[in-house]
Amino acid sequence: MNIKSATFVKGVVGTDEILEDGTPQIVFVGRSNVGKSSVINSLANQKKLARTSSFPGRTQEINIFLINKSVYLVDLPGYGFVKIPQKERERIQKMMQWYLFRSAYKLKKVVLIIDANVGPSSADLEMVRSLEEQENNIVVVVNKIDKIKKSEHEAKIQKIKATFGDRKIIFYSVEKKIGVTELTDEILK
Ligand SMILES: Nc1nc2c(ncn2[C@@H]2O[C@H](COP(=O)(O)OP(=O)(O)OP(=O)(O)O)[C@@H](O)[C@H]2O)c(=O)[nH]1
Ligand SMILES: [Mg+2]
Repeated sequence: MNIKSATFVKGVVGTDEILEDGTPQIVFVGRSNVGKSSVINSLANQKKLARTSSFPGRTQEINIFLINKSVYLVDLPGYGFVKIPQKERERIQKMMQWYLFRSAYKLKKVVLIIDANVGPSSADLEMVRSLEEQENNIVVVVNKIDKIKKSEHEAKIQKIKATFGDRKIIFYSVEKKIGVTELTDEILK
């Protein structure tokens, strides 16, 4: 199946009825700057659907996109090294906790994105644990594989595979368009 249409629906900063309207949601989580917004753009085959930036902390709302008129892709702010004021950071953290762990509806699928070069962080592993406690289905996307040095390729990939065990892992590059079909199939199935 393909993504034939993708539109921005809205950005929300907290509770909103749109999050509970029954439309299946595929949520993109991960540290700041791993490429969550870029991956959404690559899936939709658009350059500016979701705003991206080399500055960590670009996404500060829950941004909702509708694909194929039937599924929401949900772009979340990143966790980790966010260079924004403390107060803002606390607001975002609260909103994420609410959205991921306390809001009423069931999530459909979570795409956890990590940076291939950096590898999984302790915050990523904590996120996996918390999400799986709630029986969310996680797909791990290892983005920016274009940036791994050839000499380090095998060791880094083996380490990531060992960390995530038998969870679904997709090696990805927005830059080189690697993994796009595989991830599209995974989220639309
Ligand atoms: N080389 C390379 N760069 C990438 C890739 N994907 C994203 N980037 C770059 O990484 C930076 C961050 O991308 P974003 O999509 O804004 O990251 P994000 O995870 O949404 O970041 P926050 O919204 O701050 O949490 C941008 O400069 C992108 O161009 C990739 O596959 N390869
Ligand atoms: Mg973003």
